[in-house]
Amino acid sequence: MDKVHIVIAGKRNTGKSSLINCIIGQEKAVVSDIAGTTTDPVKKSYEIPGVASVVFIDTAGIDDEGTLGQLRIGKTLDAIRQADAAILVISHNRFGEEEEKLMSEFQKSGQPFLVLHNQSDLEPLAESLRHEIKTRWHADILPFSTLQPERETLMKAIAQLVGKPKQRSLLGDIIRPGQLILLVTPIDSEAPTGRLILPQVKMLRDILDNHCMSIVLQPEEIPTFFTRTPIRPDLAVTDSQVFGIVARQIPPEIPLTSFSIVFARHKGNFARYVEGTPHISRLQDGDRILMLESCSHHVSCEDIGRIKIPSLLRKHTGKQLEFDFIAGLDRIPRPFTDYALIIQCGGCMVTARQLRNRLQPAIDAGIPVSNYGMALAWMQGIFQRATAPFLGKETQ
Ligand SMILES: Nc1nc2c(ncn2[C@@H]2O[C@H](COP(=O)(O)OP(=O)(O)O)[C@@H](O)[C@H]2O)c(=O)[nH]1
Ligand SMILES: [Mg+2]
Repeated sequence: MDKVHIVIAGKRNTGKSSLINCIIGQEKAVVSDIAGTTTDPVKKSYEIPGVASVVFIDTAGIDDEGTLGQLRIGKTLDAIRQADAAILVISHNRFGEEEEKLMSEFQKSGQPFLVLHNQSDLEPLAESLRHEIKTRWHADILPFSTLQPERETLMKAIAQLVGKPKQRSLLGDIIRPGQLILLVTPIDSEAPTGRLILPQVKMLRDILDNHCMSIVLQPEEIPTFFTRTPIRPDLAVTDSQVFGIVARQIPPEIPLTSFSIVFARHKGNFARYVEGTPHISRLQDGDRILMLESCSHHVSCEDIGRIKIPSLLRKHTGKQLEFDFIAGLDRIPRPFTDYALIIQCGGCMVTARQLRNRLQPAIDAGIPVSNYGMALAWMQGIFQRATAPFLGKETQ
């Protein structure tokens, strides 16, 4: 299950870092009475038993000053946009322009949020402010003090904020209990030693959750599987890199898709990818393509995104293409409109919200978007087959 990211925002010195320390019970975030102690967003994981796995993100004050302060505010705003929920920390009944800006930011992105009046031991929450927040923002405000914490009330409020996140199944709407799923996972030089990669493990778990059965094999064993057993799988899922070879070996009546397409649908903006991917065949000389990697430490993704897809695209289109590569959540240097196409990685290390928010400005600007798996499928001529199992269901 994805972790729920909760951003803690507010003015300097309201006690944001103290609040995180109070929740997790250790001195992870640096606390001080010098305004501006927290600079870059700091993340801390915490398990709320029976509720969710949470990552708290401590941010710099939204009222930070100076040139560096402006940069920090920028990072805080980025952290807010990428979070699933937010806690706005205020104190001394101060609720002004900055807080209003944050509240409208939360509301704009549809984030659930909680307002916390901290340092209530120094100055209790005024009834008039509670009333204003209720009537103007339809939000509750919780009085709190990290010095005399009522932890139970706080955790209850956080649990409510997070809710019990619904866990969507990867394959749930295309498989039925009792079905047999064939998973093709090459063990090549890119495979990690002694284990499977996360998407494969997640898929196996999903198949078990759906009371289906799976057979896992490498591409080389496909012919043996079909000659040695009479079994006809109900669905086959393959690593997208070997899609071409696998597609030829698996009988056409067996629905076939790829891990990355399943995850694109689970996490990314599948409908837009389906629309955007065919644009590959309309690329022109001089077109610029943005390769968006969501993390900066996955060697095999890096290889696919930086080497394989660009060279395949050049070969497939026969055009002179320019590529920009952006890793992690780095800023995109050019305006989106400079790009003829944007190709996003599978996003296995980021949340669905992070992935969607990252691409939304490009979609708004009308730029075609695709992802690694869908682009590979297109160039291998198996796009239709790989997306067919999901067509008519893509608006999940
Ligand atoms: N009296 C009182 N002081 C607090 C409380 N929470 C934090 N502080 C103090 O307020 C100062 C700023 O806290 P900090 O967590 O660094 O604030 P941040 O800038 O919002 O991260 C520190 O000196 C804290 O010890 C509280 O509930 N009551
Ligand atoms: Mg701080």
